[in-house]
Amino acid sequence: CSERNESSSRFFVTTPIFYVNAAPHLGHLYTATIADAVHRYQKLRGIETSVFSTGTDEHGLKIQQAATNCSVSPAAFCDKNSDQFRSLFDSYGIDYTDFIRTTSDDHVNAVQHFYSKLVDRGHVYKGEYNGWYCVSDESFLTESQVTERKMPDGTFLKVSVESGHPVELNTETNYKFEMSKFKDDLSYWLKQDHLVKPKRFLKDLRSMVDGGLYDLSISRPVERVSWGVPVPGDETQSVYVWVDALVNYLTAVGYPNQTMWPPNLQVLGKDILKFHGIYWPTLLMAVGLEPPKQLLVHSHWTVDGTKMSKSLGNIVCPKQSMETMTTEGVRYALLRQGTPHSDGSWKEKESVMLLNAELADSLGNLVHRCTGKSLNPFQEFPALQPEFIASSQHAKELSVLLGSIKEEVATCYDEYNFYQGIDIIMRAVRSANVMVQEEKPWELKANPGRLGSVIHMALSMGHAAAIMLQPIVPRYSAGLLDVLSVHETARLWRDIDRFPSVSHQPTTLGVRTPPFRKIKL
Ligand code: ME8
Repeated sequence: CSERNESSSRFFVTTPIFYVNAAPHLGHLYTATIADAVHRYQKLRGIETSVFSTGTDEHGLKIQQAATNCSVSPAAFCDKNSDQFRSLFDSYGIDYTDFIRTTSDDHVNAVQHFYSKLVDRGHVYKGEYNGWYCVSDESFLTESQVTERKMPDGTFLKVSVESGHPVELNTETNYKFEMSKFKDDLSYWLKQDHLVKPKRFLKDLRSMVDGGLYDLSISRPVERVSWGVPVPGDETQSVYVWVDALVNYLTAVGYPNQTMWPPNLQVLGKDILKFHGIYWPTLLMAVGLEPPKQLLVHSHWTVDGTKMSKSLGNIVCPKQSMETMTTEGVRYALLRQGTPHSDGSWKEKESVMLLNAELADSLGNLVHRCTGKSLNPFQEFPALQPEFIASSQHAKELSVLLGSIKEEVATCYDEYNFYQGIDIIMRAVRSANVMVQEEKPWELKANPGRLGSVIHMALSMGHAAAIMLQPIVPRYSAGLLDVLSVHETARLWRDIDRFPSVSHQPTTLGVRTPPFRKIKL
């Protein structure tokens, strides 16, 4: 990681834009937290220009029906629910640079421009759609993507194979995009081994393409979907909501006068892989724009083994979780326990035990007691006696860890495996605690040189951990770095081994507040 050119360039990361048919849940927050951690990490590494876009998906039949069910206008409905996403993300410190609403004028202009480009380049024709439509997923489905589910009353319901949501049979006139023409280009794009993480989702995409590409309906009749972007030049049709939604990534960078393209990373859940890995790149190729550089696809949070979803009514509300676990606690639990490749089961009690053990007892306590008056009466960062390391096996091990941890954690974060990076950090922090226990600094009052060395080593690890945890728990880490009197301009990745430890001058430590209060179970 040290070879990486830290001060050059730019980074553009996106989350999906979320449907406003209901309040945000933990799954939405999870995606936003991953993207936020990526963005913060890039900034720590010295990226100068960055865009992190998120937002809300507000058009289409699903939203139109939800507004009607609440007897409010779609516009008022969207305003209220979009605000809930924005304020939730703000509470959790999701540091987006752009929050896109698909009902905004600049987005509507972008969609119409994009649609016209598809037409101008000869990739659109008028056709007849005769097939299945899933309103919940806003997805056109082929016969093989539909199955039957037996209902409790013995009848059979047609549902989407992938999502299990009900489908309906539709016959309508609409415009189609010649997606099938882009099969070879798409296969070529999908040849890149690092394009999609984790790799199993790349394999899924490759087999979808091998199964053949069809032409995609990209508009819906206005009498069916009136809440949408009008098709340029044909007021009887609205732009299909997935085309509308995907264009948000271009809106974020000022399309049609975009300054940054393509995105470096698009973060999404596995439920919307087809839209981002098949529809989106072919649409971009069709208008002559580059497809994204990389997709990070994550699995789902389940509750007792069932996917958390609005329609099933088993959602975890992140507003409530934040009351019991704090925002930093929820962020930590999500990124510490969530793995991109497999579903995770959300268990609040276990998460609280983890927070208490790691953020409060392990790291919090390490910094707290080594900066506290009883061990550190002058509240300083004491000098290290060079002979100390040679005299203690634990100090030796810790010193080796301090030398390698930055590279090891960077390797994990570079791959977006935050859970692995956090694990390395926490193991190192535990080693620091073991060293403190073994050295018994409370018995070293008569040997200030050794006492100072123990504290020096312990706080060096606390400092490294706090810097590296900034993408995960930014407020908690800031609290630790404040206690350690680390200047705001010295909190970058390259500063990990530039703690005052290199100087042998004692440094006065900052105001002490408990870094993380233990949560009662
Ligand atoms: O699909 N676990 O919006 P959406 C983890 N508007 N993540 C989850 C999750 C769970 N149980 N449930 C949802 C849409 N998510 C479209 C996207 S983008 C151009 C348009 C997350 O509100 C995950 O990121 O249904 C998933 O892909 C997304 O929310 C779906 O959000």
